[in-house]
Amino acid sequence: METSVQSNIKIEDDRTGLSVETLKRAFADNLFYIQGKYNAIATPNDYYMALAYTLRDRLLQRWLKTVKTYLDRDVKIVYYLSAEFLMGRHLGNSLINLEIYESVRQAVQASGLNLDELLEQEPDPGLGNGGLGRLAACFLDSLATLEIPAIGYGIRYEFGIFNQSIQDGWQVEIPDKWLRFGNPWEIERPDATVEVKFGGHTEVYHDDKGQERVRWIPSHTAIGIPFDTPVPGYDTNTVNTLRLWKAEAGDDFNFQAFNAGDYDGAVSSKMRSETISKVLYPNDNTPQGRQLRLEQQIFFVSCSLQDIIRNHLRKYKNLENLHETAAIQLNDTHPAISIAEMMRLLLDEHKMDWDVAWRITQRTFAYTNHTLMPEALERWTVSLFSSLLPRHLEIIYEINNRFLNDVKTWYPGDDALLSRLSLIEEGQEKQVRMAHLACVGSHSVNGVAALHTELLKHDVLKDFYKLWPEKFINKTNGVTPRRWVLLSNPKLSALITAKIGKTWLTHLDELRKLEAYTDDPVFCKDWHQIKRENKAKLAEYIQYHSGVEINVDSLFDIQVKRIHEYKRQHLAILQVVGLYIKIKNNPNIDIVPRTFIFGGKAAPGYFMAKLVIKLINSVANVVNKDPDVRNRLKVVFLPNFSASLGQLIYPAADLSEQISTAGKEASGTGNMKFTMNGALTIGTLDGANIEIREEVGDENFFLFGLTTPEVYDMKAKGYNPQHFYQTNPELKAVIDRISMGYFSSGDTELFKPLIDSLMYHDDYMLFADYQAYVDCQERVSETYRDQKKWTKMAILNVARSGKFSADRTIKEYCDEIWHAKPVKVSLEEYTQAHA
Ligand code: B1N
Repeated sequence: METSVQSNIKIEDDRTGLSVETLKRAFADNLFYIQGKYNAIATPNDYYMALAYTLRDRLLQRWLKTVKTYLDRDVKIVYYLSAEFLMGRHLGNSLINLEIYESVRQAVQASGLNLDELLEQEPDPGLGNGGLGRLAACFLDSLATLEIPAIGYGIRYEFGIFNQSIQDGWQVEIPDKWLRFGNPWEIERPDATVEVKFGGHTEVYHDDKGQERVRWIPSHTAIGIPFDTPVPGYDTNTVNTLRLWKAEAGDDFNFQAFNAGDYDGAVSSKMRSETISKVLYPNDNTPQGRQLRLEQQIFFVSCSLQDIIRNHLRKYKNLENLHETAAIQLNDTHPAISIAEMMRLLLDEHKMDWDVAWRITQRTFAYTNHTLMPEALERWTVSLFSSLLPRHLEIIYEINNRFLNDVKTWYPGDDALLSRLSLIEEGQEKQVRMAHLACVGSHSVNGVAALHTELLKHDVLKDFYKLWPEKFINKTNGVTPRRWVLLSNPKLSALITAKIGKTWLTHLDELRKLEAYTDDPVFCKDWHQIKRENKAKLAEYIQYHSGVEINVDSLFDIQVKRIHEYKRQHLAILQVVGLYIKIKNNPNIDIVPRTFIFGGKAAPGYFMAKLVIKLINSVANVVNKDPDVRNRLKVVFLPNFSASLGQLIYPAADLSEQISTAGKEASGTGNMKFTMNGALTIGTLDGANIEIREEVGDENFFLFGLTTPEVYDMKAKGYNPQHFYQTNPELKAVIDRISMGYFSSGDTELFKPLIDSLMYHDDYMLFADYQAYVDCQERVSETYRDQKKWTKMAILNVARSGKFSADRTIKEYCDEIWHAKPVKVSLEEYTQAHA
């Protein structure tokens, strides 16, 4: 299993050796010399740390060789700029990608410990909110696996996404102190610190050639300190870098004030700088128009671009070929200020002329859009810009002038077009439109699923599409099968490998070979048994954490994702109430037992989403206790959904809920994880669901609901939710039951905001889709009664999920956007040089 990597290593020393004996000795050594503990006083965390260092040692040799290879050779490097990286736990992933899971398990066991328990000690690094941050992490895994030179750049938040606890049915947020016990996966690089400027004003001056130039005199500065984390590929020597920036006070940290005795003033300016990387904004799909957020963006962008330029100038004499050595991807508009910052660096610091600088910038950057939600498109007021980033505002105005002049020559006299395209939105308060800046400054603009890209082209960004149709391209998202199948679902992975070999892990299309076994009774029985074991494991977790006992043979119907009205968790809960009413009306009704499992965080300031959580828990409270239900229906809200909880949940699902209003979910990636783990999907024609259905076949997918054109149409004609309430007695009964306080001990006020919003607005058209959803769930239940048929459908879902590997996505980005090629990292040379 480990041969290809292992055979390259000639020295079996304690820092690189991979035999069980060596691993065991290294583990004990690290406990003693790094943790400073011996067995009798070591805590589980000490053991975890010792094991993490054992793994890090084994990564370092490959990591440094990878860095050296990129430095020594002419390679194009992909730089992925993202405000979020939801990496998930590192230890398990390193074991998987180095293919030493089994040897390490034995070494740990020989030391009298249990590997699973040590893995659980690792805090889940939650430096992201949801799909966007997790996509960045999957992409880094695929980039390393495909041996593409790449660096991820982001922010080292001291506090990641909050921990969610549920009290009295409500979400309560608890700070995420993930760095409390230290982070063994990162290496601080104080030697590579950079400076970032803020505020102040600009001045015109003439350089030695007599040319007019601009100087920015900032009012204060911060410094960025890089922290590097290794990103190992699977079954390769490539270990790329995730470089995250921590903010500290700049040199201008007020010595004078300090000396003059103004301690408070000095300390408060120091705190202000350190605040920049303090905490992740906990919003998903909604921007927070706060100054600190823009400070975070310019901070990590400026640090990263300066780092990229420094890297480049180590090898080349000037920056004119930057676009040949660097491809910079903007993960949404969060790093879009990059366009202005790169121009500033090239013009002001590297004395380039505008036209040359602009050409290089455009050829270097590419932009990914992740959402169509109009309220999620980032805008910053011009007044904030002029006080925080005066030089960037000047540059943006200049970009805009030149751009709009071009448009005027292409489409003379179309003033409406000009104002729609402008980087500046006029109005009460002038605002900078970050998506426009990203479009103008990039050579490529992509959406994250086929439907989403079409909607970008013909709706949200249609004016830009008219100017530059060739810039627009689709890149359907994907997820890494290493974390999401091999690590999460070891039993299913072993069954698959036993049948078709292990190449599926890097060529996921090979799963197609499983189609040959859908009628093999032994294979199907094993498959079904594994799903049952995975469900039992989740049931045990639920029993332990929520005290709810669930029936392992019930249908596990799961919806885990951020809580958002457009994702329609409340549609699922309305349907649960509908089912409950049916049981109450006829307690002997023959229904397929189901367990509805929900999980996900609500943005702390998003009242309606928090109320949805309260509703789910309130319904759970009544339904789970009602003797009439006789355990045929259970509702569970699992607190604190995270990457690591996902690893437990996806393998245990029978049914995956992907029920967003058509046209609202850009792609979704949880949908792909469920499919790869053998869950069937109930879903709308939205995001990547459409492509999943195309792949697995419509007979293996439970489809319901309005299509995007139908949604637009119905809205245009004046959608009236009350019509559905009045004409559908079942829906009416559901709404009335909630309104009358049945789930809130008679309190008729509690859920009123939610009910009113449905009755009078229903922006996401739950009522319009309600009956179709209920009918579709009925088809799900009927299908589940035939377990053989269900298992066959599940196998076909997995067999046809190959398209959704992030390897496929990354290959497309490399070929069509970045023009980046694999670079082999050889360990041989290194060990010789080293010896
Ligand atoms: O990005 C994912 C997609 O699969 C999801 O459909 C999409 O909703 C998600 C502002 C966002 N879009 N926008 C965000 C996150 C944080 C923030 O502050 C917006 N997340 C998505 C990956 O493509």
